[in-house]
Amino acid sequence: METGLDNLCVNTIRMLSVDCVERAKSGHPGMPMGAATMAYVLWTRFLRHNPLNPKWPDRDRFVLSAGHGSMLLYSLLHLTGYDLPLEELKNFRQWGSKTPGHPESGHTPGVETTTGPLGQGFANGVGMAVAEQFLASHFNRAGHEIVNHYTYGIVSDGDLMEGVSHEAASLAGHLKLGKLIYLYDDNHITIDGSTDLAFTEDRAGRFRSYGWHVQQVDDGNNIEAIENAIKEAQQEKDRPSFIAIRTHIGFGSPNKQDTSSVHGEPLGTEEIKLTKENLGWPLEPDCFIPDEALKHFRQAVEMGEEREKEWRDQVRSYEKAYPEMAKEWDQWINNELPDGWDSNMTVFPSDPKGMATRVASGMVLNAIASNLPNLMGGSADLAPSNKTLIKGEEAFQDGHYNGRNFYFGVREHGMGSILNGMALHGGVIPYGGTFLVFSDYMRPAIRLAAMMGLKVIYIFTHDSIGLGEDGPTHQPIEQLAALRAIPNLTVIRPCDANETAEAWRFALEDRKGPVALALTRQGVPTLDRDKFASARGLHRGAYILNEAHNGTPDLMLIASGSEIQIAIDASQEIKEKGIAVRVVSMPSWQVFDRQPEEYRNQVLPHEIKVRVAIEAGSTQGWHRYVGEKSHVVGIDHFGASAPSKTLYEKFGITVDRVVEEALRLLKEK
Ligand SMILES: Cc1ncc(C[n+]2csc(CCOP(=O)(O)OP(=O)(O)O)c2C)c(N)n1
Repeated sequence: METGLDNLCVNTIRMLSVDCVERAKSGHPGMPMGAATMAYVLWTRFLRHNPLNPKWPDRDRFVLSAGHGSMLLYSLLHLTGYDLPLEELKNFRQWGSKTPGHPESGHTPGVETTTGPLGQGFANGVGMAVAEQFLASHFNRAGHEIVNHYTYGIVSDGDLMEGVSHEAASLAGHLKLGKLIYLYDDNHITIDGSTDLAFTEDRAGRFRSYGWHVQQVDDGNNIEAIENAIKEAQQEKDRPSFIAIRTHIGFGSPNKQDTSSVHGEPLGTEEIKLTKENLGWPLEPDCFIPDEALKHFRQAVEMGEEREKEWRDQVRSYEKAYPEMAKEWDQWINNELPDGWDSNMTVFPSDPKGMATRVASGMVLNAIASNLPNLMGGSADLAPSNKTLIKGEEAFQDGHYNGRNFYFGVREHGMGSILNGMALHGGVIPYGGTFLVFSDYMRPAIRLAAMMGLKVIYIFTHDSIGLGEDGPTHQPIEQLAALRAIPNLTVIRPCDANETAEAWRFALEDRKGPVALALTRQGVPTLDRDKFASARGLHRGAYILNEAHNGTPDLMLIASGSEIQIAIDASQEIKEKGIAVRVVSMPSWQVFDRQPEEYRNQVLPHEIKVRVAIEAGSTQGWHRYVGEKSHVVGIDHFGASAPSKTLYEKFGITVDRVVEEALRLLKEK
């Protein structure tokens, strides 16, 4: 039943959002005005959260996928008692404030994920629900349900239009993620105008066909109807829920409601006055919060404390009943690796024939998986190629939510965003694989993983023209450069099996953000580490693999991945001419860049000016390490369909070419 107090609270959300957007002279007031009622119902009657401890592990997750409506979330966080003072809301979108233009996780207490790029939050929520199911299945015992929460989201037309939401929705339906509940802010408006311009499909029908439980609420201000729909969604255990709620963007604004002009710009002084009059709101002061409304919202604090306390009591009794499991729970949720996690780490004997680094990666994954039972993931339908399968483990499927092998289907973008959701939820270490060339399909999600500093591992195989006959569509050229351009993403391209093992070790131990492994399809020799430096050097990004033993180096060859062998062979030929040459293995630019200057100078001394870098991909960026007068042997055009060996020869990624360039540079010096 709606009361005067309810109405007051809903209008408080609306007008707080409107006034803060006005102060900032930028932002989106329309969405919060239209979605205020559903947000109010969800946050005051359903959401199980503790504003004083936003990190309580068993809290319900809330995703505002339509991140442009950030003021809605900031209003809710402030009103329900999170550490987000009103002053912060008044500083909306300003330098140094806790209220950036779009919600940023890690920046504002209570913001579960960074949203703004439409569709991402939708798919993140699916990942969160996956993690919840996995953890519940792993830890819960009869009478001890220490993992039991919902994932809610508010999603918009834009979210539903974006392809990534199709991918994630399809998978969520297939997996029967019954504790995922999305409220669709069905307001018929986007920036360009009416959704009739470009979005006329039967949305409810679409979600039904994905296998979701679908409800419709015709009046977005009908508190009781929204409440009933959420209750019913909670009862539905076997299907994710989609509640389409017909709302009106800019609700309450006499001249702007139901128009796209409430998008991306403040209402303006005159229209705010009219809106306040229309909603029976005092004109002054701005950012007004009535005491009764605040008191009502702030009940969340006491309730949250109580609920968390109940949960903590439950955990205590769980600890008594299952001490070992409880210890594991602590480790997982605190993102700690168990002692000796790498005791089974593979050490590969030297072998001139060697193996593909993707094969080594699969072996390493399987060796470490038994000590890391929360390492879970899979591939976007390329598991046999990406070597992502953990042998002997179940698939994560309906009824088998303890499975660690995840089948993402041919959905790279969805996979990227779902991995982010899993990492954001916490408790699991997610990984996902595809061909390196298709990292482009998941780039928006990778970018956000890097921005949020999420611990996600990407297994990108078939990392060069070395994949051969599949041709230019499948041969990555610019992908390494493109990935290296993403701040806070660590790209590692190991040169052999043992560097691959170290790359995995790095990926698991590094806490800073996502790690992308670029791995070969083709075999590469496993280096004799008695002859060459230890693969542990990988942890410094670049290291002297083979030093010139015939004096101070006259030149350096620097390479990554499969091209290390070319560098080694070329160095032999050059040495035979009496020239002192150093070979540097450089699996990761970013890791190297993080090293102290002294180390970087030691590996790449300024004095050694003659340098040749070799990598079967775009040369972009390599000049930073070789200098302008040196040379990069790479590929700045698309590949071709032919056997790998032919391609290397035709494109000049050869020992002869490297020797030739090195000698030319030495002569020119
Ligand atoms: C991937 C992406 N493309 C474009 C935008 C720019 N943008 C912000 S809001 C918006 C329209 C949103 O319409 P809708 O999702 O219906 O939100 P509402 O109109 O209800 O506020 C667009 C295109 C974006 N944020 N993300």
